[in-house]
Amino acid sequence: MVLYSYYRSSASFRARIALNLKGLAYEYRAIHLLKGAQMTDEYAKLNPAKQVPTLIHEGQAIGQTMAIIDYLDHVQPTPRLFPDEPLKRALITQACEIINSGVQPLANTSTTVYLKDVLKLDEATRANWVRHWLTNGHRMLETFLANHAGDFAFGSTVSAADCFVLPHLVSAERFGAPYDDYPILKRLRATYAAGDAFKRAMPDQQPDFEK
Ligand SMILES: N[C@@H](CCC(=O)N[C@@H](CS)C(=O)NCC(=O)O)C(=O)O
Repeated sequence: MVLYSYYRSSASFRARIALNLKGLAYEYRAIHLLKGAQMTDEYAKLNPAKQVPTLIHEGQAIGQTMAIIDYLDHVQPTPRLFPDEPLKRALITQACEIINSGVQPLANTSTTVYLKDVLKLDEATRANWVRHWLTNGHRMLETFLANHAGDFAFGSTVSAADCFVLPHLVSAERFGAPYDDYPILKRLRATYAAGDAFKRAMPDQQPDFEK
């Protein structure tokens, strides 16, 4: 398997966690988002969204982390990240989508570049924007997971939701959107800090990491 990834990309981080949890080896190919490597025609053929990550397996390219993690679940079913049981599967998908469609697109590079270059918002206003949406994500997750979380987002078993929550929290740390007032998120962060698959997926563990 090959993963096109950027060390600081929270979506790439989700795919790295899933690959590590499943013990799947992969070749890391760095796409430097700030240098626009995602915008080349060659890369757009692999991922028309011009985003990372992209997973390549058996010559096929798969984009979107929901699709990538679902695919990995079929290629290597253990540990199962999207379980079969319908309600559990729906609720885990809901947690993932809170982040995938409800938070991360608002803080994505192309969004903040638009705020800067087209809407001409200054740096402080753009930073407020990102913090606002990340903090809204904390609130949504804390409320939703109150009915479900144990040491992991769903009870005591790892799931796809955990692949999304840690990157969300690490983005919050980077952009200064603290989650001190959210006890469930704090507890989950401690679980992830102790887990090898999560630790190895961290941005500072990637070959393209820059200080
Ligand atoms: N929903 C997509 C999100 C992918 C995404 O937004 N990737 C970001 C990095 S976290 C990206 O490549 N941004 C490049 C850009 O905005 O130009 C997924 O789950 O894969």
